[in-house]
Amino acid sequence: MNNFRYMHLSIIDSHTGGEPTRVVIDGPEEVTGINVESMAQRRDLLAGKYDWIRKSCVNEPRGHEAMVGALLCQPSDPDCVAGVIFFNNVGYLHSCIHGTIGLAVTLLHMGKIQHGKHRIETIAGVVGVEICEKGRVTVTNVPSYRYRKGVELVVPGYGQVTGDIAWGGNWFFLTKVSDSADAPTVRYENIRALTDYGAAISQALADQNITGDDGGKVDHIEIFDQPTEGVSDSRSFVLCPGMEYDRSPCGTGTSAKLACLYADGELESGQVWRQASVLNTVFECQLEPLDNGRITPIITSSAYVNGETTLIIQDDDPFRHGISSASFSQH
Ligand code: PYC
Repeated sequence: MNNFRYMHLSIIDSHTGGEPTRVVIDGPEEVTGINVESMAQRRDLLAGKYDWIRKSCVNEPRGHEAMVGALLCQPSDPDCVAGVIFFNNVGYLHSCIHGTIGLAVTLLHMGKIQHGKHRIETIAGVVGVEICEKGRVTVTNVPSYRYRKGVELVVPGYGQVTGDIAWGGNWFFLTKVSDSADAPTVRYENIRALTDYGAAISQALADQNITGDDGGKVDHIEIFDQPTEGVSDSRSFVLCPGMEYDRSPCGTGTSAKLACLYADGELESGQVWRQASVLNTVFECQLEPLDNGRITPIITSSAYVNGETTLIIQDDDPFRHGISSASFSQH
């Protein structure tokens, strides 16, 4: 007879432009319940006592390195339908727009919300979602802005790379392929080379102590290239903090891009910008200018629910908390 103890986590999976979102719908009440004041406090509780939830959900063998997890919470703001904490293979995200689009179709699938407009609370602030037919969702993101233009970075192995630093709900370094002599072009066949290039930029930013205006780590790298004809206005490769690339065009990254375009006078209110990912999936975007030079990004995409299951985390399973370097320190 088997005496092992089990933990269960109920999850619903979706993808937005190819990028997965795994929503945990029955997290611990201590983190998800009504008695927590802010999303940041929920994140700290999750990261402290319950980090195993993140690791079990997104790491192999239950997940994979590119998976973004989302813990569904009660909102702390009564005007919101839900609160959410996003996480990945290495930690917690301030926000995630492909994940918010995934969460919106997940809440619809669960019957918790209907088509129409809703508000969702993230650590970065409240975002608006409008759910239309066929899984089409429009997100109104938090105010976004460019912090620094034309930062010159020395990247070992690649020489000088120029880029901007901007906030779109996470911190981004945005560079064009044309801003470096040795950058790989943004094509599916170049994903490995683009990952190496992005990782080298990320390391150089850390080594040269280049941060956001709040001291936050610039932990997402965006490499922009020519558009694919008839598909988009621009195609990009986005490297996330866990060194996995975003299969979608990255909503917080696209928000940062819109802020830079606006600051350069290249995009105005009402103009549509179509941002493609390295997989050529597209986010359709617009912006609304704010009084202080910042913008409100508005991003539309489709998401698809593609799984609903219970994860079992068995006490004696050596990989109950996923495969990571920590798994091997015990073996
Ligand atoms: O869509 O904002 C986004 C995102 C962040 C990290 C992965 N996707």
